[in-house]
Amino acid sequence: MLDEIPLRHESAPAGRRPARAPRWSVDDVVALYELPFADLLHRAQTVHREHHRPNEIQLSTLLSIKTGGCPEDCGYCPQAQRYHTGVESGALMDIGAVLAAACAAKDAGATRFCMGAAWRGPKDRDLEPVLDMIRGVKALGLETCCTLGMLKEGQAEALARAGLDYYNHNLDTSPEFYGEVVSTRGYEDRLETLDRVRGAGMHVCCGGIVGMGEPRRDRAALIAKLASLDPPPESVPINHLVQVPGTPLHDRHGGACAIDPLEFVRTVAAARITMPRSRVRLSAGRRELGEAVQALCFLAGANSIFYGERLLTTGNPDVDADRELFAKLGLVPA
Ligand code: SAM
Ligand code: DTB
Ligand code: SF4
Repeated sequence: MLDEIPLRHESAPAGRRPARAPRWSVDDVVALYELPFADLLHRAQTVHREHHRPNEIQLSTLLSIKTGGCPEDCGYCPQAQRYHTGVESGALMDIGAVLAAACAAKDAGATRFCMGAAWRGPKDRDLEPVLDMIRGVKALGLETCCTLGMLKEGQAEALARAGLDYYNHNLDTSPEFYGEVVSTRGYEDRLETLDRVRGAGMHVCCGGIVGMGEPRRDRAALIAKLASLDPPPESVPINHLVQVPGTPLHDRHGGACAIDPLEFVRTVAAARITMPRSRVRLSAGRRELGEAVQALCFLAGANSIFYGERLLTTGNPDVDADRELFAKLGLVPA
């Protein structure tokens, strides 16, 4: 079975990037999922070791610079105004508080600071203060990332000029399943913003969420879509759905939609194999996954995490717990 699925990335001469990213069909990725677990992990680990330092982990810290009150209807999101999740709508944070949080993240060992806003997209007047935040965070010597929703013409260029290194904009799921989860925008809108980000010369951070009730084929289709972006995203966050009371995806069918943890690990492995050079980030849901499943995700090729007590509105393992985990596994921050 293993021999039937080509190790496509290996066709490129060592050290040289192929002219075009290798393409993965949905069926190719489904075939990866269907491998025996040990074969899949061995393959992911082999690819991982060819392209990355195997025990190195990159740490990104998140800050919600504008929380709640979002007009969109993303079924997973606690920040959508229309769901009663207890998340209050706040104003855009003051730059001083943002820079204090960035300093603390740097002191704790993060190398990238990611600022998230609960917007459908930024208005031009919203963007100005965010540009100042980017300049300030960059001046601290951190890599910068923003996730602000859909970008209009000119906005990606303004972010790039301010020094933004990465823009996070997730495809979230397959094109086919997307409409089950979000109705206020379409897949094409997401792809358009990703094009703008690329066009402005920034690095792309783009991934998705697993465990929203999607069939395996849709997980595979998400991975195939991400891998077929040309070039593939430099950073690929794989989120495990954090089920938040009040959102439509909370406790669906009495929890029957919750995903098997090993299926989550398979998704990480499929991302690693199909996007060999990308950083695959084990993202939301780490607290719920526990240490053993996280260790399997690192074995499957995850080499980045969100680091710090909070994601945007929900919890994340605390820094001390993560440091203990790194020590147990021999992981070294990048
Ligand atoms: N509003 C912007 C947008 O949607 O692009 C940026 C912020 S949004 C919260 C960033 C990403 O967080 C979403 O695309 C989704 O992948 C992830 N996310 C949101 N709620 C989540 C949840 N409950 N569990 C896992 N990931 C979640
Ligand atoms: C991403 O893929 N995951 C992060 C980040 N990019 C912005 C967000 C996770 C949010 C989890 C739910 C919350 O804390 O509100
Ligand atoms: Fe708004 Fe982003 Fe949440 Fe969707 S994911 S409701 S766009 S904050």
